[in-house]
Amino acid sequence: MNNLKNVKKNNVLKSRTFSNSLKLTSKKNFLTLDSNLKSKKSVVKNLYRAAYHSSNRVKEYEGYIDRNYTPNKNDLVCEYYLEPANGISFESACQRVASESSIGTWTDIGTMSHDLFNKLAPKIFSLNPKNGIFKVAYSCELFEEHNVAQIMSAIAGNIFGMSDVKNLKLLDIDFPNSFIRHYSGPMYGINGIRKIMKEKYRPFVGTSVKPKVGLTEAGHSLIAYDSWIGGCDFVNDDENLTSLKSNNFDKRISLTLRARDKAEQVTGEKKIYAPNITAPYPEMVRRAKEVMRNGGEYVLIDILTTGWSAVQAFKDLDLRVVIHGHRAMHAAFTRNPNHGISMLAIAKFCRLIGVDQLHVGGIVGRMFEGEKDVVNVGESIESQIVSKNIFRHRLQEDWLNLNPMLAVCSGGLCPAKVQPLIHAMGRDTLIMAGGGIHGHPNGTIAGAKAMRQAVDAETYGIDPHEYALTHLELKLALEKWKK
Ligand code: RUB
Repeated sequence: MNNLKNVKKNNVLKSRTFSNSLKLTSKKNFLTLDSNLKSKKSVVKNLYRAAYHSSNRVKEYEGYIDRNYTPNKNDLVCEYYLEPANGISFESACQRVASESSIGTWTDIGTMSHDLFNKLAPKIFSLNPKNGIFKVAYSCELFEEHNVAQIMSAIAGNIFGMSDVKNLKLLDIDFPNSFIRHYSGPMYGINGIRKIMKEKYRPFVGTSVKPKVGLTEAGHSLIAYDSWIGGCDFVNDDENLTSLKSNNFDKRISLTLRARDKAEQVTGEKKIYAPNITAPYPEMVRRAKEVMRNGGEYVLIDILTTGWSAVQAFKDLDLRVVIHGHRAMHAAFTRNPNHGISMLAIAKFCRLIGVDQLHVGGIVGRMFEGEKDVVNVGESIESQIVSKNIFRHRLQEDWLNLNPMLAVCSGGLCPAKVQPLIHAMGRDTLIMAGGGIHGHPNGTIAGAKAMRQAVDAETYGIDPHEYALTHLELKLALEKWKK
């Protein structure tokens, strides 16, 4: 015990002596100090410390704005909307965000050298207090390129909780080519899906089985069967149907995939079942393998509740299964126009990590998003080169050889909404209707027929009301759901 006390006392004395000698010693005579110290190693350490304890520190929240900066090919560029908190200028708030999302903190720190700051500090190269928009270029060195969780923790992490900002929204990201090369993107995407479906032209029709949960395995498979023979291409489990006491995953997929086989024989068309494998990661992988063992080629994952890391790891297994991305929970951060993360940014990460088809909004349905935003996302996930559009807060993007994702539109859709939806989104769209099929006055088969008739009418360029004169199911649907 006494020994310990002595050791501690000696250390305190040593460090006091050292700091006193530092006060007395200028940088010039550090070498003199060298001869008084025991090892060269400790000199280097102490030199390092002393340099940062000087008055020449990098100031916190300063030096991040450079209006003359042009992002280079290795920069990751983010566009944000920002409203500063009371008493903070727009410029200062932008710099606080740039700092917190990269190398800085709330005070100047002795551990930050000017060299390090000059090398890694992001550059705010465009900022406009009038519309609240600013753009930052981040050096790739700040990121682990093949780690979406890490990237999100930086550019969409602590910054949303800073008291210096009242509102902040990540609007878009431009991934540099060097970055995109670390990802393989969707294994199938639009072209792969069209090949599986043997359908080159028309939009696809799908349904999620309703009620979302509560059906038995057999009941579920029967409704899926009716949907397929009525005309649906796709049948999905809903976002909250995984493996429940009354509806076991393994039993459900076995029955439903057998129903799919039968529906393919009856209709002569390719049919898809996308079971929801969302679960803790190892179980998710097991379920996907079970789907494949039963002859399935699709899985549905609730990408946001599952989490980036798991979705990325799942894709990287290269299981040769098509991934349908459901975005349940997205509106917690996409809905507020002034704060959060845009659906565009989320969708771009999904394409990067390799989701094949993704819910992007229904425009004319029961969800909040309007045409401008949904079309913007649709174009960004389906094009190879995305052009900049300042009115839509869209940055340019070159996706190199990453496959395009298929846009999925859903939420309150029915035959009456098919025409305006296709006009907005184009033919590379999967149109999903739950209530709009199973709520048909004559039941699920008629509901699926009506949806398919609405898509056929648009594909042939015929007004749906005119087509309905010779198609009873469509007529009844248009009578029930007028618009
Ligand atoms: C569709 C449904 C889907 C949501 C998803 O049911 O419940 O889970 O549309 O929303 P219905 P989004 O067709 O009866 O509305 O596509 O906006 O993510």
